[in-house]
Amino acid sequence: MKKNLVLVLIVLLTAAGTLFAGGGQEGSGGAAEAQKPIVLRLAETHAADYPTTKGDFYFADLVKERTNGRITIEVYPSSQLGEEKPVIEQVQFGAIDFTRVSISPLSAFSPNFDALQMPYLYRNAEHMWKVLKSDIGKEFLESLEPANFVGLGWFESGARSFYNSKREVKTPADLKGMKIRVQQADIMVNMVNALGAVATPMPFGEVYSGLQTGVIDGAENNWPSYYSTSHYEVAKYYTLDAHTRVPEIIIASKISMDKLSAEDQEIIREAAWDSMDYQRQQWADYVKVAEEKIRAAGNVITEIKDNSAWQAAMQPMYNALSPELQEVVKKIRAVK
Ligand code: GTR
Repeated sequence: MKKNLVLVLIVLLTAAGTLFAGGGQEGSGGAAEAQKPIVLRLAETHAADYPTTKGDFYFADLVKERTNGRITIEVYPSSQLGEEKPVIEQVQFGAIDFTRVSISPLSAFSPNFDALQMPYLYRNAEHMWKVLKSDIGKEFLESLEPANFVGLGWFESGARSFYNSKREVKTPADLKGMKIRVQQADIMVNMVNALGAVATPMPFGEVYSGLQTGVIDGAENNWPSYYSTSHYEVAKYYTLDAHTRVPEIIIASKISMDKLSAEDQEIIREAAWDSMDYQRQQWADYVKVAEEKIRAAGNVITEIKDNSAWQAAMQPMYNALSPELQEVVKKIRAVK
């Protein structure tokens, strides 16, 4: 009897031991898992002192702070991880965890983004930001999921205008026949062709030498990019037609995000959203510097007081949009 009791006790204790040990292992494994440092990578095309990159660093800092140093997002500026289009591809496959890009190259992966970057769509930056922060903007971020991205937030990119190395451009007709570099996106090719110029899609990093060697006659961009890339040194005619406002976006790889806990995903989403106002401030400061330097360099800056001829030339692009995207455009325009 006694012997049996001892045996039962031994069996019970062993079972309990295994259970506790197992549980303990699992528990400490789980805790260790939660404590395990996570390092993620973010690709950025601009240099470290550019406003979007500063926004990226701010985002990374917030994530680090809010996870007590557990999650590090390493920012790789200056296209170290590649040009925007191949980087987006790598984000899609989870080889790069995040990127900050213009929505133009992204529209090749999620064509509904065309509706967010149509020429002369927004009345001004304020209007654009109202849209981006509204449910419309949030729906756009969510719409990236089927393409395997997680849309996290928006950055400012001002208005894009044409510049070239040949002559002063005052009207769309002056652009006729010029080879104009565009981002690698159909919408930008169509826009430049609609103006009677010859659209030449190419990666951002090739534009400077393209201008210098005459492979292209011009390109289009905002003050900060025209300045930071030194394009203003090789293409001195800048026409302020402000044809597009193209939002910048921070996206994550859905594959990378799915590996994180729900809490970590939430921290990342909030940190990106909380970086937007900081980036806008950086943008405003840098625009002033860029404009000042370019004017001081003696570039020919052509103001466009009445842009109706430019708008008219690009109007057919609206008619070419799908009925669904035309509806989205209507909703965007209705935002007051
Ligand atoms: C800049 C934008 C970049 C890149 C570039 C381009 O304004 O910030 O992300 O898209 O334009 O023209 O390729």
